[in-house]
Amino acid sequence: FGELDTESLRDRVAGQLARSRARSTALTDAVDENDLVKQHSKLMSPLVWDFAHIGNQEELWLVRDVGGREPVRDDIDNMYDAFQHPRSDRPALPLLSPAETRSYVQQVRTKVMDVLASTPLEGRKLVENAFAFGMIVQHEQQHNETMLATHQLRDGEPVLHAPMPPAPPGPVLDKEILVPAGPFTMGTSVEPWALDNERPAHRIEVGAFVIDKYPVTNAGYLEFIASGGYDRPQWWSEEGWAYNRKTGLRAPRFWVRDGDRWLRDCFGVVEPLVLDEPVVHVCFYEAEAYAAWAGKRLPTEIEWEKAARHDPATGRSRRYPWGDEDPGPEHANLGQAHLRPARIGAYPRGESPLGVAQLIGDVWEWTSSDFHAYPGFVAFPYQEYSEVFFGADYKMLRGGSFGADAAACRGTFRNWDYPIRRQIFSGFRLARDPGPEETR
Ligand code: AVJ
Ligand code: FE
Repeated sequence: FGELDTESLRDRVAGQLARSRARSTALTDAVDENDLVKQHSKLMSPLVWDFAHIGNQEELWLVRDVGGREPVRDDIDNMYDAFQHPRSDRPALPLLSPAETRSYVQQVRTKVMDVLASTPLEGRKLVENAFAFGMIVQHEQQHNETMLATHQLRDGEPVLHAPMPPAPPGPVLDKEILVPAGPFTMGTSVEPWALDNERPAHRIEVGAFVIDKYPVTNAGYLEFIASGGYDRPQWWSEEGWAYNRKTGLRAPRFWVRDGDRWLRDCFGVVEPLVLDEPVVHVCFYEAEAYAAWAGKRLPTEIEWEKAARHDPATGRSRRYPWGDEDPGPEHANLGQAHLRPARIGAYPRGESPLGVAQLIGDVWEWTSSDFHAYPGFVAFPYQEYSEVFFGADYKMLRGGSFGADAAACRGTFRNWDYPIRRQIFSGFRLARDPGPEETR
């Protein structure tokens, strides 16, 4: 928090808490009672579960832990503990009603504002206490993105509205970019709100690689489909092919066949594909198959972060591709400002030093990496945040989507999900090994 004095830090935290709550409120006020309590997909919780879970985590960490206050309600902890109840079972729980949920989260928030006003945010306690608030802001924003994905799964008239993302300001040249071999600093030890899995900063030697300037677009993806990509086992991994056959994959999730063309359901509006928009709602296996068809591969998580953060002029890693400034609307499509990824070329001011574009925002990008701890990892504040997920079950996604908020998205931020998941706002970009003549 370096240069911030205690009062500006408090104001900043208060502002972030208010912003995340405004988003939770908008996402839950947009629909009727029935839509709040029903399960729109087995993959998701009822919206009212997410909202009460947001309040319950806030109560556990800020009211009880940081504040040392009496519980608002200690009879509902188990019901809103994600590890006690898988998503598919949550509708059967005796959940708080929408009205009870709204009143509960508000009671918690009132106490939290009191805790914020009286908690030491200086000296020895600063990092610990400020982090707890930051963690809770990020937690609410992460669930808001999940709730946005629930909205995408909901049937019925559209209820969410947002302006179109900016159009590319000039001609767009889709190309590949060579990232020369050399060390870079991955992860962070100084970013105040970084979660345990982003820590600590460590130097890594990375071989030369080539990465696409932009994510794969709907136009590219249509070519893969037209070439029979979904019917050719040669492009698919063994598990990917098995999943493809079992579920009859034909196209990204939410694409709708209309005669001989594909349309896309975007939050209830069925519309023609925007060809130069990054493809969204594909699973890891589809990304992997597309890459094989294109004669390339997915980047590793290390390559992705080097492309996003490494500054060859100084040898240091930036907080974001464009520099150390927090994201603004000129840099990236974040925070549900728009309900879709932006066309490629829309954010020239968000490019990395080597010219890689739209790494932050638009779509989460699948990488080829499993979820592993960085050397020196220490679980914080609890093992259930990251550590219990380490292993080969999950694939890493990087960069955030149009539905990820800037408070929960950084150059170092790591997301993970099962390789079959496609209801998330996931796309991908391609990489490859350079030929000998390219690195000479
Ligand atoms: C980091 C997005 C995988 O949603 O499961 C929310 C974030 N952790 N509550 C998830 C999270 C606890 C997490 N992801
Ligand atoms: Fe959670």
